[in-house]
Amino acid sequence: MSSSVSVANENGIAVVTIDNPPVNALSFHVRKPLYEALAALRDDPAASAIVIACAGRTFVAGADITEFGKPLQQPELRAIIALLETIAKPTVAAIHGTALGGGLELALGCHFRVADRSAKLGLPEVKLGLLPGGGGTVRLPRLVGAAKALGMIVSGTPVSAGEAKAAGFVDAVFDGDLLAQAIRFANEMVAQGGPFVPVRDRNDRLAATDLAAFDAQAAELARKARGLEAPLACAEAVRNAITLPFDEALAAERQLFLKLVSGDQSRAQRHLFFAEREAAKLPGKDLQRRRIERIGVIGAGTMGGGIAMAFANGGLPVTLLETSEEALRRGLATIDKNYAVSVSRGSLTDEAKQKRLGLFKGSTDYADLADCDLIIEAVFEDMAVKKEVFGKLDAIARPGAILATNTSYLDVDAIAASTSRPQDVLGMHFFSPANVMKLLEIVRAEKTAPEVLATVADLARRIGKVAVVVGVCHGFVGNRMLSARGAENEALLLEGAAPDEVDKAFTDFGWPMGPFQMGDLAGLDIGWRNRKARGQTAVIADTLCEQGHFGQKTRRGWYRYESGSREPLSDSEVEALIRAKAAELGIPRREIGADEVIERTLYPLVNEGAKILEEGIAARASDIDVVWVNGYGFPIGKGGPMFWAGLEGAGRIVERLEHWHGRTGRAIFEPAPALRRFAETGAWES
Ligand code: T1G
Repeated sequence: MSSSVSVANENGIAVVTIDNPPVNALSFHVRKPLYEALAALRDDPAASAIVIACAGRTFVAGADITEFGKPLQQPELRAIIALLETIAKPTVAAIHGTALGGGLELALGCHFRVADRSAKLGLPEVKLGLLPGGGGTVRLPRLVGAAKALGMIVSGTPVSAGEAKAAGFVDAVFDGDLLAQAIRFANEMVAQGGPFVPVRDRNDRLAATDLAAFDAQAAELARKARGLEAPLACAEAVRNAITLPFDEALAAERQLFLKLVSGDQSRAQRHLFFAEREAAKLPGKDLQRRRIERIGVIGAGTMGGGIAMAFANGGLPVTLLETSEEALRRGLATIDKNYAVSVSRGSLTDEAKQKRLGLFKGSTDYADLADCDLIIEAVFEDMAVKKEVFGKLDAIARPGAILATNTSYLDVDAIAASTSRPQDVLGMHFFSPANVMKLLEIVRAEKTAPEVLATVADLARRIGKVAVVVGVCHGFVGNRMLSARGAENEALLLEGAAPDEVDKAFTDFGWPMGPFQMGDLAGLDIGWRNRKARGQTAVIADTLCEQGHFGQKTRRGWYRYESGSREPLSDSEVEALIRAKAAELGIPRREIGADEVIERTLYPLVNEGAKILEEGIAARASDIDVVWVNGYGFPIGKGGPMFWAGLEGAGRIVERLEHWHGRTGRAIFEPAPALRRFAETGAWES
């Protein structure tokens, strides 16, 4: 027997144990011995039933994603499941941890599934730009019905063992010794006697399907797909389960899978899966982590309150400091309201809300931060204010406490230098709303100690954030590249594009919204304040702000908004303003197509990323992709700006940047050497 699969006989019940750390992925070196073991046990009279279990922290978490794109080695998962369904004796999957993708599909090949109460089960393939390719789109609907299966498969969201039992694809939920209870369950099934019907032959839940309702549900999901192919393929495969005989539906699933797995979108999404995990890895695995048990947050405004919630959501006690009792009360009231909204939406129980609120302690006295292990400030974005705060922290924080700034732009080295402990200082740049957005830029200052970085990277994971370590420069990685992406926005308007034409070029590309809609959402006054602080101007945006048109919050900005609506409506006065400014500046207007919009916004975005790589502000190109997908909504089907540059053709990007550089002379269009090298070699890193 191989080291990845072992077989034991527990008084007549065969127990097949898969052991392939870290997540028991169904790699080839698991599939082959697993197939052989099941084939032998099928006809083994000494085995009256078969239990499939896993060693380690989880049941099979899926096919081995690293094998995709390589020649398939038999036996494939579908052959194992087909073999399972020829076994007449009871087969039981004993599930703990996360039974995901091919792992759940393997379990669906068994007659029965039993699970530890804390287990989660799901088919997340859609998040990799795929669909369940091991029969999940044909078997799951047979147990839970087509509508429930469609929702699970298109969302890719796992469910708890209890939910799975209620839905009909787990037969028993256990506490305590899962294997012992799975063996007992198998014995009970043997005692009950067969025949034991394989899932493929269970059609009762399918027969009741309302196809019209299913199609309406699928159409609504398709509307939200935003150009992604996998959700549509998932819906088609589940529909086939309803309308086609099992084997035809299974064959159709295979064809849909093969098309997706070789496509750019799945390659992009699989790139992001590994990129997120790579970004979180820091040199020096054996670095000592510092103890983090209590968090201090300075500032209870939008950012501070959101950051405080992010830590409380991770179960950490928070001391929230404000300058006055009134400001503190307002901040805590906002936090309470935010949790109340989650409860009303059903995404949080009232009990959990009370538990989280119980983690907060309010104060207006810095001395109350003395017992905190990490203190982060989210005060006004002004260097003098930040330095004053860090001077106070230096005086009261316990030795070894980590001191973090949430600055979006400012020089973290300068902030660190305002303390006697620069080795304990770094940036933690959260994205608003901080309790929702996944991205956390961890800003490594020149003197930040390695174990401080490692401690904060672990802490980020603990609170469910996707962390990327970045270096110090104006705007770090995300905001610096955002400036490059937006540098041409007004020029495009003055030269002839309307705001909604630019935004449509972005949404057609796959962005959730374009830059002008985003500006109206965030508030034009934020950019206005930043520009004034840096002595910069934007002829159109500044005029809108001078008119008090800040976007949605004033119901006028780049667009008009009806009362109570977020729907952007073209504003003839804005278009007249643009024309007037163009005339004032003597800028001739012309038709501007979507391609030009992309070339003058997203190509500079990639180019700035290349410069960031050259300067060492980002450790790897894939880190930049992680920043842009998790912090700014870069379409996942394109893998992030640096991955997309490969899809778009770096040679073309260089050539078009040179064209616009020649035409405008603007630096954002001058191709970075790293981009030229990428165009020549196809690799960002040497
Ligand atoms: N294949 C290969 N490696 C995997 C893997 C997988 N399926 N899942 C995780 N890893 C690696 C990961 O890269 C990391 O490696 C280590 O395991 C720990 O992962 C036919 C086609 C299970 C919830 O999509 O969601 O089945 O960085 O850091 O936070 O229909 O891993 O240590 O070198 O994420 O505790 C479907 C993907 C596959 C599940 C655990 N399954 N994995 O989270 O650890 S496609 C998935 C996860 C499929 C079938 C289809 C998570 C996790 P390293 P980790 P974690």
